[in-house]
Amino acid sequence: MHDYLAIHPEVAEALQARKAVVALESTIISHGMPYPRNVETARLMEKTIRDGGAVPATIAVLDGRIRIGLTDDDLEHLGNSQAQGREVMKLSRRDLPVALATRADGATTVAATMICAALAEIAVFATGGIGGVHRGAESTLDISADLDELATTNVAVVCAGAKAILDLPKTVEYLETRGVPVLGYGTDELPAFYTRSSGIRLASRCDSPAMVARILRAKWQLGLNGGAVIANPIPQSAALDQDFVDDAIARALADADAQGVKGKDVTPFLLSRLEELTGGASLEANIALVRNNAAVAASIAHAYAELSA
Ligand code: PSU
Ligand code: MN
Repeated sequence: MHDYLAIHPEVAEALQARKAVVALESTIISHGMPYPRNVETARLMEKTIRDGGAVPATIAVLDGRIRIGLTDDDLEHLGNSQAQGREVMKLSRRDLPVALATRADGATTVAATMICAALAEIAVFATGGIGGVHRGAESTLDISADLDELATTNVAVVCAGAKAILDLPKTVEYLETRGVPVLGYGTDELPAFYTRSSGIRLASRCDSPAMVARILRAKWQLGLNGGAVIANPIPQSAALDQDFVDDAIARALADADAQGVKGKDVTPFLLSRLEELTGGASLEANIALVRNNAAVAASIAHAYAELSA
């Protein structure tokens, strides 16, 4: 392809044979969960995708190249950086060229993972939650670059909606404005990450991988560029209590405000503060939902590969 892209042989072979491949992000490993659960979870996601008959392609920037498909050692390297006092950059669209040119280690967010997946022609990507419009965006203008990426780059993102640390109604409005389909997977409502419902009704619902695949094909064959959000609720058995989560979120947001946390540090700060405030319950819920998203993404990747065959 080109000098910046290094595709793992297993992934390259699967793509060549038009088999199902699922992209995975790495910011969730480096900035979204504590070591060593982050590395265990990254491996669990890869295994879940394999068990679903697809090939996982975790994406990061290492040694000046975009790596599509990582080794177990790479996952460890990204996951234990904080414990070792090394810096791994959090890379969104803005940061990708800087990390490549300076040969910095970097983990890709949803936005950057979509860019890299599209370069490798991977159509389906699984993660936990997308970034969105932050609460207070009226004054801070803090809107995740994930949303504009979803408007432009042709990759379907399977997630559990977005966390209520964000302004969910504004996030949905923004996605509507930018023409991004948000498909409730087995639900009529936007899931709110730790809980199955947000009270926000979605325009579209899908009940099978085949239907998602047909919608993706229709969109892209029409030349309607951009991604789609496949909003897959957390399994009922792993969902947290709504009031418990709301309370922890309110406290985490107040702490971020009091400490003057800004820019790309906001999301990682809130995630780790939530884990402390919930006594680790948010981490367990997060692991359960990413695993569920990986399984659904594998089935969608299959259905899409079959349609394109
Ligand atoms: N939301 C989560 N977990 C995460 C993230 C978001 O529940 O780990 C990460 C993803 O990598 C996402 C990024 O793309 O945070 C968004 O950061 P920002 O709001 O700075 O764009
Ligand atoms: Mn931001």
